[in-house]
Amino acid sequence: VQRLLVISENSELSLHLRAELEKHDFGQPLAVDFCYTVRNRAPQAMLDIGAASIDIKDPATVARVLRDYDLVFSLHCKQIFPRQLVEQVCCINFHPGLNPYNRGWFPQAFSLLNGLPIGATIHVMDAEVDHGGIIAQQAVQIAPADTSLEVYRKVIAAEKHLIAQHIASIIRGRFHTVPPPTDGNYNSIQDYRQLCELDLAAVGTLGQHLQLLRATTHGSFRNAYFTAENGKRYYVKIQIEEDDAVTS
Ligand code: 0FX
Repeated sequence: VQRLLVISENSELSLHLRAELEKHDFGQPLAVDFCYTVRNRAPQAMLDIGAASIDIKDPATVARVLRDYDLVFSLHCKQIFPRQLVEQVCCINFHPGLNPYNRGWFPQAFSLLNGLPIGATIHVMDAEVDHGGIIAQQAVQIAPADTSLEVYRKVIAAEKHLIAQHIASIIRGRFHTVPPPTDGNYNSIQDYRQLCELDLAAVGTLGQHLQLLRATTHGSFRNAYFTAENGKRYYVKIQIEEDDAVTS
């Protein structure tokens, strides 16, 4: 590979990838370009690392990418790659979920709710979202006090580890893929938005309600809310702390 295009909205992972690439000698010069998508409304951090804007849905852009690059990475990218692109050049997705479980949006939030495995996956892309042959993956464990944020940070740590381990063999084209055992399940952004609309009349165990609030608590993001009789939205977050006393 000589020309690599990385499409990412995530500057932390882009910088990590760049640093890992610099650790290797690939024999021939490797030209790497970084882009963020037109759907990114806060691209400053990507601009700061020299990334340019791209609309990967635009047919003329697809034609240019096919002409100019041998390999394309989706490193947390907001646009779904068109079929024409993934079928004509090797595209690899770095995904913050453990395929095929909870493919799509915010996998850790859904794993907190439905108990399906969570982690990070590197896979070859096909026309379906988070779906192609798996190159590498690593699971992470959910602790009883974890909210979406804590699980997400574990997933990012696993993803960085996978990048460090596998980037050289990916660039050299020396990797194997394993098909996912099943199609698993997929969650859309609408599915997540629905979770965030708290139904104050919902009936369930307290454990289920806690799970829903852990799934929608992610640092300062305003996710879950209820609408009061005055018509206003009230955002809800949960805080859980593990007892730090030593237990026998
Ligand atoms: O890098 P990333 O994990 O997300 C990026 C793209 O933005 C996203 O559209 C794409 N599906 C993904 C593969 O790559 O960063 P993020 O800040 O968009 O999301 C990180 C986590 O933050 C997410 O897992 C849950 C949480 N979050 C994010 C948003 C935007 C929330 O809890 N609420 C939100 O409104």
